[in-house]
Amino acid sequence: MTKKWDAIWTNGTIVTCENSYGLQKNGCIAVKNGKIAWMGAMHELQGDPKELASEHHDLLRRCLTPGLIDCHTHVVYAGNRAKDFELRLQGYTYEEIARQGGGIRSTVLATRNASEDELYEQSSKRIRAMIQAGVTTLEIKSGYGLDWQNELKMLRVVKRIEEKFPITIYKTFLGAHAIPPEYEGKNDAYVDVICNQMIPEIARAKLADAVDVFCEKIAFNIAQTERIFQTAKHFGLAIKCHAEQLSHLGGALLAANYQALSVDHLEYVTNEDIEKIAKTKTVAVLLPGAFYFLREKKPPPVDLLKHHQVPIALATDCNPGTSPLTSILLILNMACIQFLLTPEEALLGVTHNAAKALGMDKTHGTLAVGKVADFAIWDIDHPNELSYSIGQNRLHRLVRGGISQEI
Ligand code: DI6
Ligand code: FE
Repeated sequence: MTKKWDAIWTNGTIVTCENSYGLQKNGCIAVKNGKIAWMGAMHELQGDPKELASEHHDLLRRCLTPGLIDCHTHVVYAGNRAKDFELRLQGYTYEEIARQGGGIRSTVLATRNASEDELYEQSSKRIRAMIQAGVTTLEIKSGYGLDWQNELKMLRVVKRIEEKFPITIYKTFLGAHAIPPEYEGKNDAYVDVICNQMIPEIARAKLADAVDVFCEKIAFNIAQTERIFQTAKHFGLAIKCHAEQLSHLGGALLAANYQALSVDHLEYVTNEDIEKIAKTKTVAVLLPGAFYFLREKKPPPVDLLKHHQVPIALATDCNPGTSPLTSILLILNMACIQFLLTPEEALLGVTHNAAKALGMDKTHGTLAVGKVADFAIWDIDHPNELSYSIGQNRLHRLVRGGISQEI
């Protein structure tokens, strides 16, 4: 006889992550065709779980959260920047190292020189670590190729990752990450290439979901950023922006005015910007790993963001230069300690609000009937332990589309 559900998890603490933890103790969650079909308390379950579902999993009081979402990463790259790290500890700033040809450009060279297989091998080690920290949805940016052939190579690697790993990937084209060496001093000519050749082709071949720009003194100015946004919008791609990380250029407000999904970093965003951003649907993505690694002194104005009810998401920003880390769990702790988020706000930042930052909140990021059945199951009593502990990983199991995964 066909059973009502494909699988059911019983006897656990269900953490819905809608607008708060949304704890349901002694809870159950049932799945049909990869979606959540029913949620409730043990006593509401009408019958024996083994009769109701083809698969029964006893959570033994563990916590079950939505699968975590890392909504801002540059995880596909070759090589590393340990040398830059040493230079910085000798007193050079990130900007100085970038100007001297280190920084992003050295990763561009390494990525261009790597074969597609090498790039895949190096990146997939990091992807595995991300999944092992509870991630089921991941945003990946291009932006270390900076020419058509190498940006395409990065995007092919992203596609391979999508096919090989149990993970949902959101792809962002970040051709506007840095000025490639061959366009030194011809920044506008490179922006022409991005707008006239790259973005139209990316859109036509559906190679990415969104376009991002690094709007910063060492990268793209406001006028260039706006041209790229206009082009992205024209071709129906979503918009994201690295803004106000090292200085205030106005990229965050500009992006919000172009209905950006998110504006990311925001250390130097102003009160006036936030008041206006709050009137849009744009999410603030905070990246405590980069703040930590660059030893920044000015945290983003979290109180103002909260006061104006701008949704706050968190991400690893996994990249070789400013945030060489893969653990979204470490980010939870860093957001609490450095930015004074509560553990609850931090968890919402890697679930519901991270889904909003990818325009995926109708299907992902919370536990509710009809949503995709991506879960992380943790050997913990309360979800605050996720933010509290450092370097401990209590992930018991991941479930993707209703299917329990080996991790
Ligand atoms: N902002 C960042 O923090 C990273 N990219 C960006 O636009 C840095 C990337 C790198 O240094 O390789
Ligand atoms: Fe970034």
